[in-house]
Amino acid sequence: MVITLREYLDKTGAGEQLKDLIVLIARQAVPIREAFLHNQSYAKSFNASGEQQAALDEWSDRHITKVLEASGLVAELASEEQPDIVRFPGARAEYAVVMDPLDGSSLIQVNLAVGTIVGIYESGGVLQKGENLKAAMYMLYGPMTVLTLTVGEGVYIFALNEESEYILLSGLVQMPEGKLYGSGGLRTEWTDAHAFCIDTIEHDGAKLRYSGSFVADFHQILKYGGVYCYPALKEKKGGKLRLLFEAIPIGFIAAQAGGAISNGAGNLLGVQPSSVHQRTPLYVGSKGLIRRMEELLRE
Ligand code: AHM
Ligand code: MG
Repeated sequence: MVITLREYLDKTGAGEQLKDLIVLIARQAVPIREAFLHNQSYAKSFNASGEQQAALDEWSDRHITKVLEASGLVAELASEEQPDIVRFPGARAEYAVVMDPLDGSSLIQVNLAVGTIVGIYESGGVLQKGENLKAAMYMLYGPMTVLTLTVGEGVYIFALNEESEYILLSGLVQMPEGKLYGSGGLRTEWTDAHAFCIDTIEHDGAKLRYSGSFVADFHQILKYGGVYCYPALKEKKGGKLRLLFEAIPIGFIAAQAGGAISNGAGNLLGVQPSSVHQRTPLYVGSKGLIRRMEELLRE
């Protein structure tokens, strides 16, 4: 039996406005995919993290921001591509959204899978612990467009069909213990602790898979098990990835699938963000492996 995204949501405890917001955001995969063709280059601008924006980063950011404002459902938005928190004082609901409008943007020009990452808080603004999220989702633009979603009742994966409707692919996804791993940062930049950790798991049979798109790399860890890491580097203690836009939503999905996310010392979903573009080291994947890596990092 075919189950659509809306039909799935109607069976959950999510409120009407949250369901509307999720469906609205998920639907933006269609125009974003269409925009790939005409937004293949780099833009002249740099984001708050000092990275050169791709034209599609800018396009997706502007597009989703406009849609969220027009929805009247979102009071506050933090985007990887905007320097400050954006407030919509006219909104009739209190939702706060954190997003990376186009993650993995260095891969746009080589046509590898990239995605849109979103986290939704019910109220209280965007600077909150990940454990407070009401929902998290990502759309992955691969050979298929796939939506991975949690409203705090497990993780469900949908695929966009030819009528631009999301159809349930797999339900109550459980992340297995697995042996894939990928780590960001140059080996020469890794700390001794992280290098020891990677040596150890490689010795135990871990197999390297790393594309340069967090959302795509995480998706295979979700299905096959293992760990994705972007560690603290010798010269960059916070690593590269952002707590709000990347770590928190993906970590919430991982935890809902029975996996875990750590900053190397403990559960990253318990960390209170202090600024919008704050970076964090991260280890996300199968629960047993994450606990093992925390132990190895302590040794
Ligand atoms: P982006 O949001 O600008 O695309 O940057 C984040 C990306 C992640 O998707 C990916 O895991 C990481 O940066 C790759 O970094 P590196 O090129 O250092 O391996
Ligand atoms: Mg990103």
